[in-house]
Amino acid sequence: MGATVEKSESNSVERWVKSYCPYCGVGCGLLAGVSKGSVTRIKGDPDHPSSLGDLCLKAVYLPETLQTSNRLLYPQIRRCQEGPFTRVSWDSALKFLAQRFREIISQYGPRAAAFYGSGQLTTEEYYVGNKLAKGFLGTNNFDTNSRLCMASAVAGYQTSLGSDGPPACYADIDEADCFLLMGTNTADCHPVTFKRIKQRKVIEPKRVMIIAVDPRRTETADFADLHLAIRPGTDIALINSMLHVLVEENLIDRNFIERHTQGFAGLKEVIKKYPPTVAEEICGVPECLVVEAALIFAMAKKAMTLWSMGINQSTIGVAKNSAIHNLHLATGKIGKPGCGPFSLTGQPNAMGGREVGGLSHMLPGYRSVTDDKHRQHVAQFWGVPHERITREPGLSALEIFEAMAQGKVKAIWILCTNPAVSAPDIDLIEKALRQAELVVVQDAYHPTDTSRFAHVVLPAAQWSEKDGVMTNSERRVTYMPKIAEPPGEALPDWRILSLFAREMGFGEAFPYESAEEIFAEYSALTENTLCDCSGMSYQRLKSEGPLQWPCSKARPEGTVRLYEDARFPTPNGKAILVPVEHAKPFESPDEDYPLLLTTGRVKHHWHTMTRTGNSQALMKSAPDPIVEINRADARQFGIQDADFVEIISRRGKVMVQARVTEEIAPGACFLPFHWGRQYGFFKAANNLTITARDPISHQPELKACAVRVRKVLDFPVGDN
Ligand SMILES: Nc1nc2c(c(=O)[nH]1)N[C@H]1C(S)=C(S)[C@@H](COP(=O)(O)OP(=O)(O)OC[C@H]3O[C@@H](n4cnc5c(=O)[nH]c(N)nc54)[C@H](O)[C@@H]3O)O[C@H]1N2
Ligand SMILES: Nc1nc2c(c(=O)[nH]1)N[C@H]1C(S)=C(S)[C@@H](COP(=O)(O)OP(=O)(O)OC[C@H]3O[C@@H](n4cnc5c(=O)[nH]c(N)nc54)[C@H](O)[C@@H]3O)O[C@H]1N2
Ligand code: SF4
Ligand SMILES: [Mo]
Repeated sequence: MGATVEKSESNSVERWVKSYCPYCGVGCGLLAGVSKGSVTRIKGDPDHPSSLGDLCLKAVYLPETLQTSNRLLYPQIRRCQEGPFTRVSWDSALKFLAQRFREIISQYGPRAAAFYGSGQLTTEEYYVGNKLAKGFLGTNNFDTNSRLCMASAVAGYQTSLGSDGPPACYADIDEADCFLLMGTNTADCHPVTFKRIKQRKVIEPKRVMIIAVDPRRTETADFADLHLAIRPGTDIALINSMLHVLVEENLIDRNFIERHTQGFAGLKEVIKKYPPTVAEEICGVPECLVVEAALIFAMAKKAMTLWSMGINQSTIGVAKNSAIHNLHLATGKIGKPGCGPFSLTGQPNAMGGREVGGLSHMLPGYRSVTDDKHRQHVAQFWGVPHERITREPGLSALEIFEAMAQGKVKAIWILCTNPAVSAPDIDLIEKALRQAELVVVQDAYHPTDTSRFAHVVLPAAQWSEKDGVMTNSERRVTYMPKIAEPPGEALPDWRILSLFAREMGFGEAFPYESAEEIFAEYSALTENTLCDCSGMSYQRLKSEGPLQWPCSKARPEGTVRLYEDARFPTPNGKAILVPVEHAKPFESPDEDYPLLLTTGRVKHHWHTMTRTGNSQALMKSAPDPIVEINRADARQFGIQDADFVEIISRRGKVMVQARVTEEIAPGACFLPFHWGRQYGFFKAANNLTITARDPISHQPELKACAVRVRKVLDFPVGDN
């Protein structure tokens, strides 16, 4: 991909500027070294409370990814998806878009328009897009890639605790005695959090126990005291069985259950069905290890569960989240130092997106479009009649693409995400993009797999070229300053959306000339909600540093941990123990497709590689996708280490090299999803995956689909 255009000629840094890492949800504080107007070096910010000066290699190599030859510099339009793009002025582009949106909305209704955003937008950008769609265009079809990522965690918190919002924080890591890491490859995907866990273990090696639950022996699992190499998709059986053991051994906190929860009787009935022998059968983990995990968790004075996509990306993702909450509620390990369920957010501002109501059923301040009072409050705040915000939830991410493929959604505006690589079943996504009347792609780079389908491409300023705030996994909001000028005519996403809103005739409600004004408006709207940011301001964030919500005027210092009073945001203040049952993934292995494929990440790439693909060092560390397959399965299918293999699912095919290993559970195989079809049609993991999804969260099952694997036949060497 594009080479670096402007390389720093020397390492001489003129100034260091405090900022925030634009990659993962750990949310490290960075110091960006600037020379000649460009960011040329990165180091950790020792003052940032979430990372304490630490950072990982992706951040170190950020400078190489910023000013590259494949940056999108100007707005461009084309008549049809095959023709050449023509450069146009911002004014013409926005006028054209306003006209097309007006036509489409008047002809087909507002629900024929959709926006698909991302947890990598700043809070201000997310807020403006959401306000525009839901409050002014009259479509709740504003959804985001968080649907592929955190939607099950959101719904899990809502179901069990009464509201979204991770209760714990990083400081809890320094006190916990037990870490249950479920479906998270923390070492690769949240490296700085993992280092903190490791440090905790090193300080008190006998006391601190780490349990990793993952079908693969990842670097995370390798460091753990106990690795449960679970069959993909079976986590509920494991947790229910752990609870079964704890009830039998009387290791639950009856006092906490009685006073602060409801639903224990129902939960008890269900967990009765999961003695460790049943867990062994379902999860493929020896019964004694299930008991051991349960005892380690319960005997620890303080325990945390950390989880990520191995839990959320599932057709029973919400139930899996509830199972984790059950474990903490039944043992009273929540709302106390060193304790708590703690979902690790993926993207740098996946949390902010949730706070501004970025999902298609939500409104700012953890409000819901289905709640009359919430709709009325937000409509009044925005100065629109309350009927303008529709009561019916908008389409979720995959529903948008399905409706587009069926010709129901006509216009889509994609910003800061690359679904032609990252969404399941790329054939469906490409068909949807081909069927649409209008595809707008607002990205920092071009071409991307998605911008290849655009009618209009809009150049976005990216990290360091604009200011704004982001919230990390521990509810901490950090201000990121503008450090460099955006290349060409690229503009911040919030400005592009505001200019478009003005073209649509909503100028009065979108008068913004700075991100600060937007933050002031948004934070006022969060007043008296759980994610209250009304006590924050740019001035405070700049002078005092990052703050953790809830942070109101009455509580300006912010909040380290939620639910310390054990009162939950449910009608009676009690958390809910939700009885949940194991269910198989949507696709189970069979004769034709005997293996279960799980997909995920490698340490040195970020998602669809539009950025890390520009770093030579990072590319070298992982130039191509590799499938991991268990030795016993490899033997059965005649595959040897380093062979090229075809992986075939009901949807498509991938061709990659195989790593034959004991480090993945038999019956499972693993493929990273970073490579899109631009890198080679058959390298894209999402050629294989399914759109089956959780009925509540609508999050797709990216962690399980049935495949078969065959060796690509050698051709006779030297035979010409
Ligand atoms: N290097 C790097 N870091 C990243 C990202 C990146 O692209 N690259 N992306 C960021 C984002 S947006 C996210 S969401 C996070 C994701 O962070 P993680 O969720 O940690 O990453 P994944 O590799 O998707 O999946 C985690 C693990 O789940 C396991 N798994 C699969 N199925 C199951 C199951 O049924 N049960 C259990 N218990 N485990 C299972 C997989 O084997 C894998 O090791 O990472 C963030 N950090
Ligand atoms: N098979 C499989 N698929 C998965 C997953 C999996 O585990 N397995 N994980 C899923 C998850 S958890 C996630 S979060 C998604 C991530 O998937 P995507 O969101 O599609 O991945 P990114 O590459 O981060 O896409 C961000 C896009 O925004 C652009 N960009 C960067 N900065 C800016 C900016 O400031 N403004 C604008 N407008 N654009 C910008 C980048 O160039 C890039 O094109 O992938 C999902 N897909
Ligand atoms: S751990 Fe995450 S937030 Fe921290 S430097 Fe690495 S990618 Fe950035
Ligand atoms: Mo994610």
